[in-house]
Amino acid sequence: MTAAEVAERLRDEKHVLIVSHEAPDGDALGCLTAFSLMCERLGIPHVAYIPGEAPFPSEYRFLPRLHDVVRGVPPAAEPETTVYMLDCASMQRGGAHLFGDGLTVVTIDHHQDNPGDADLNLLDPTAASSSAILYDIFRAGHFPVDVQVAASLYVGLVTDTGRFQYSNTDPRAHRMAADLQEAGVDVAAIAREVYESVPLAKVRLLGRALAHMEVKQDGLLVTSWLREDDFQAAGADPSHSEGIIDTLRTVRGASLAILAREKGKESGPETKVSLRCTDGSVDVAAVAALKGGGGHKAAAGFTAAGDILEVLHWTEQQLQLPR
Ligand SMILES: [Mn+2]
Repeated sequence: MTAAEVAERLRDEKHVLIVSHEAPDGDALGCLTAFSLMCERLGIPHVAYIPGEAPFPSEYRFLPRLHDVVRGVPPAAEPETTVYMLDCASMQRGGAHLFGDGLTVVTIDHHQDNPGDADLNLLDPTAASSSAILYDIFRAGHFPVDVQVAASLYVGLVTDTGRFQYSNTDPRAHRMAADLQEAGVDVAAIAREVYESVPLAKVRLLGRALAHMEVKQDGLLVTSWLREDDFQAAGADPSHSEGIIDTLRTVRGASLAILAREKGKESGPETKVSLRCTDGSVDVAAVAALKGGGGHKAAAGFTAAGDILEVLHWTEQQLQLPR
């Protein structure tokens, strides 16, 4: 679908279910709230849903309408509901199997590995954030991008571009940021909320991750890990580990980073792995895919059964660089 076609469809919707992925990041929550606000502006009855029960990262607490987001058991869909899945790399990741049959699902996403398995798909892997695609849709429909909508879109853009520092930061991203600022977004206020309101537990957890840091492969690879007792000692929850890997990869000379986190599970130990590659030498999404994960070439992740150090070792072996 084109942005104009999505705008056209949205205008005529009777009921909308807005969905993003479990453990949402800034783009997921920015998209969800921007889309909710826009449905409100357009008078479209809507419900927002995010799978899982874990609290949202506290740095996004200031976003509007987050308290209205349904968690856990998905809401019963009215007849003629269209599901809009935002920033979800696959139907599975958005929990599409939970919503029952017969609903039309529209995917709006920028993940390069999105298989486009929804009924209707607007996929743009060149977009810096999924919120950038929403902005295209809103403009195509001549919908009102007021300061609240603009602020939500901006949160998706600024977080997915790493504050306009990652290689996905293109002129289009800067032009969008300029437009949103002209719509009234206070970029300094958002920076304070998102980057300078860090819970103490999160900083303490970072300290534990730095204490476990190892540098390997002649300095090209930086690894670390966090066990459940690290989270407990820091008073942290799983969402507090978001962003730690971005500190690991700042070490001079490092082009690859791995962070392994223990996830307690009654059926046995599980490890959640995040991967980053800063110089294009390895497609980390391809490595993640070996264990059923996904993401982007430069940033990906997966969850695997097994002890944290075993899974970390396996991952390191997949990332052996030619010397
Ligand atoms: Mn995104």
